[in-house]
Amino acid sequence: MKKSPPATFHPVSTPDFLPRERLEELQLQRLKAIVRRAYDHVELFRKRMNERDLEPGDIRSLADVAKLPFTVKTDLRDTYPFGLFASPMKDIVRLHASTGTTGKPIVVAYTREDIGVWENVMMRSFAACGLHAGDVIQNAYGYGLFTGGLGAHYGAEALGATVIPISGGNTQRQLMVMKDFGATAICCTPSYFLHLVEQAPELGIRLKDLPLRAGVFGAEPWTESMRRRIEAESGIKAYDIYGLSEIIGPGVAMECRCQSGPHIFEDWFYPEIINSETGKLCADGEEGELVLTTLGKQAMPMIRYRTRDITALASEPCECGRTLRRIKRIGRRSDDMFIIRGVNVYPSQIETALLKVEGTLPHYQIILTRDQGLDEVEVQVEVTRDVFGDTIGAVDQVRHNLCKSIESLTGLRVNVRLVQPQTIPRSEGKAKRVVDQRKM
Ligand code: DLL
Repeated sequence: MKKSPPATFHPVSTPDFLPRERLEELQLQRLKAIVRRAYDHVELFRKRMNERDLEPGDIRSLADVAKLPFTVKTDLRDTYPFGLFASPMKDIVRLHASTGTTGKPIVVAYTREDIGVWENVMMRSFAACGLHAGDVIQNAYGYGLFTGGLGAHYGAEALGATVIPISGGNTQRQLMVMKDFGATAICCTPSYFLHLVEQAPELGIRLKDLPLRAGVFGAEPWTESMRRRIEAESGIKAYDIYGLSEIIGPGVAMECRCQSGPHIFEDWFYPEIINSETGKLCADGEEGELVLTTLGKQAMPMIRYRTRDITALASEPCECGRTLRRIKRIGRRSDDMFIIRGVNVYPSQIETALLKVEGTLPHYQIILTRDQGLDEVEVQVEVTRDVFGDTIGAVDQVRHNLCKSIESLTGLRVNVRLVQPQTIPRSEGKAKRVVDQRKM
């Protein structure tokens, strides 16, 4: 039997409902302090401020944020490992790192106070989607240098929930534990949850019969169509949580029960949207690159960090009553895009196109190749056993529908290869959607 979530307001969520004026006062007070801290302790930031003839005292209003220099990922790489720290090592209680796909990892640091902020935003994240003390949260984000595991862990404990610190992987054990321990919520990447959904019947488990009612899914782009598939197949509510190591880890933004885009915890993270090319600010509602400033991070303040995540800010009120602005679901990163025969394509567009077609499974991979100087795309997608068992004509029809669906969404003609269920490699963490064989 699914437990129904309580309708009561959770006291930890109070900051989510601050009047905007009060929130902005708090932001400004924190902004001034963090700019001062970065200026006093981070050489790179001080240098950039001096180049602009700026001092911390020049920041007098929130609009003045726009005067500050940006920080980019290569700044973290160039100063590897500890060059952007604003605290001495004796005050740093935790390090995490993000490996990325190329080169050196980036290292991030936390003081005890920073861990407190992280715990607070994660606790508010869980509360936002209706979780509370008494819930049993299976935490299948990886524990280790990745921020997902420990970030969710501390927040769930602080909420008073029971945490199962199972980490990622070992799918059979995940399912056994989920059933035997009566997990009511799960935290993992949406792609890994789909893998759990697919494996459950093999262990004779029907997810719809378990007490599991919520999934806190993030760390990778996923689409609204993917959410619908997840919810239909598992009977749970799927919530989108956003975050990145450079800013804190998970808990920068989280969806409430209205599921209409993650609310940014603006009391700790100051968001801006910019045009990636010009660096100019975009208005609310306009799509661009998300830029975040940490308002409280002591060990490693991030000023105007360019996330490369593409989204838009929504300032319309949410039915939940939170005053925190929301971001549009992050479907793409500016560096995710691939250009094929002059057409810009994002993996999330392909995902949306695929999931529109009946008979497909939500497992796919995009293979990029180059043949005699010409770029080619092959989309491999799993289809149900029924499709495979059907006549050749019916299989061709599904393939044709997929090609059309992709072409109408992206403007690109691609080759589609239908594959048997469970042939595309599954990931325990972030799914690898694009395999670029052009440079291999
Ligand atoms: O993925 C932190 C995290 C852990 C978030 C668990 C949510 C849940 P990184 O490994 O540094 O940190 O990767 C950050 O992942 O810039 C986005 O491109 C992407 N990302 C994270 N959450 C979402 C999401 C963690 N909900 C990068 N939707 C970010 C889309 C997401 N992309």
